[in-house]
Amino acid sequence: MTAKTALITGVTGQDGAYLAELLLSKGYTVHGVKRRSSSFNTQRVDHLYQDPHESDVRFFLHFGDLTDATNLIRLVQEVQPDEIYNLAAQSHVQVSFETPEYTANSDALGTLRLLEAIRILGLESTTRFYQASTSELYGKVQETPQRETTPFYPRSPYAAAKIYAYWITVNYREAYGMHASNGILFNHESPIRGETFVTRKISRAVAAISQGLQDRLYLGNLDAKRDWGHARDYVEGMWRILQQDTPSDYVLATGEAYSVRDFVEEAFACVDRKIVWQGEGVNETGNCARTGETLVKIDPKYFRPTEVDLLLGDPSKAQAELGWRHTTTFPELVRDMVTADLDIVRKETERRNRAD
Ligand code: NDP
Ligand code: GDR
Repeated sequence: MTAKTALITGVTGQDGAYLAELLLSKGYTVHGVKRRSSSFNTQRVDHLYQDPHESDVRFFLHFGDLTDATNLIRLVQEVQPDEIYNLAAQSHVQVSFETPEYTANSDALGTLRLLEAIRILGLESTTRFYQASTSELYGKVQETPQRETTPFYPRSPYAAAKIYAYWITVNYREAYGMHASNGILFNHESPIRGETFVTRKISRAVAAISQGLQDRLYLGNLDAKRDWGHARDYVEGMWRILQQDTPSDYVLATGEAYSVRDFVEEAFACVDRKIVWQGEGVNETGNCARTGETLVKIDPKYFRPTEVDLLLGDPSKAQAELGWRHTTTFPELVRDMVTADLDIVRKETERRNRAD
């Protein structure tokens, strides 16, 4: 069998980087779409870069944007991919309340533009399509745990945009016989998670606080519960979804939920600080059990206009049909992230000390 070619939108993001690594390790040629930026945005994939003058180059980056239909058509035409993974998105829920129109343009219409590119180029029967759908679709949950049949109730402009993307993917599958599938992925994190998502914000702060570089951490809703897994496991699931003979939609989740508060406690425990909570709601603080020092405070600016209180997935279908399950536990995930951020903080401190 000849090696496959994949096109990944959002290759510079957390999942894009893990997926590119996975596909390259499987012998794929990987084409990634990156946005033009005035500052570097390829740090997560720089280690995959190959000098184009060398032989056997299998990783390529192209400029592109999900808001630019002509660009997407040209890229799909040039690359003629066997598989497209549409991971690009304005992916921050809170930011979507500030930029709702842009979020709809990139996350909803961007998906339509890619599907149309496949159709316009007559690649419906040759190019498989993966859509990065999300547990945020469940929003104000109607059933727990959430599975493929649970009704959606989006609670943010991000989720509302992603619900369009979900259904247009289903529609193109049914209307044009395309191999188009949704992965309904619950939260997945890693040491290369974006720094403003709550898990990475916590792991970075814990590392900095433990090294005396930061006093405290400000957070919003500590009671929100999420089903957190490791991104490395989840990109394996994406790939398995596109290897199925029949396209379908799958929940990928761990089946366990923890609160933001749990994450904070687990992360501080990695640096031997036990947290004691005092007060309630907006006055709540997290103090160090030994010294009484306030390490965590609530800042209401991080509260969302509409919150998603609890997400807990049921990955039974993925287990049965894809043979997929998560391999990293919650404590392992937290430790992996805190350890990596400690490493970054220590190296940065050493570098600064050498420069002095
Ligand atoms: P990130 O935010 O880390 O990455 C998003 C990627 O999309 C980046 O490469 C970003 O580029 C790119 N991007 C953003 N807007 C555009 C645009 N208009 N045109 C082209 N590229 C764009 O997200 P994750 O890797 O965490 O998530 C991947 C996908 O999975 C997203 O669609 C997200 O919504 C979805 N998802 C994520 C989950 C998670 O827990 N991580 C769970 C469920 C779904 P740049 O680097 O330039 O910003
Ligand atoms: P989420 O992730 O909204 O689930 O979306 P995020 O880490 O942003 O929030 C998780 C929960 O933590 C609460 N929270 C805070 N969140 C942030 N970012 N910053 C804070 O200071 C803070 N304090 C408390 C939030 O209110 C929320 O309840 C992620 C993204 O990756 C989406 O793209 C993806 O679709 C979903 O996961 C599944």
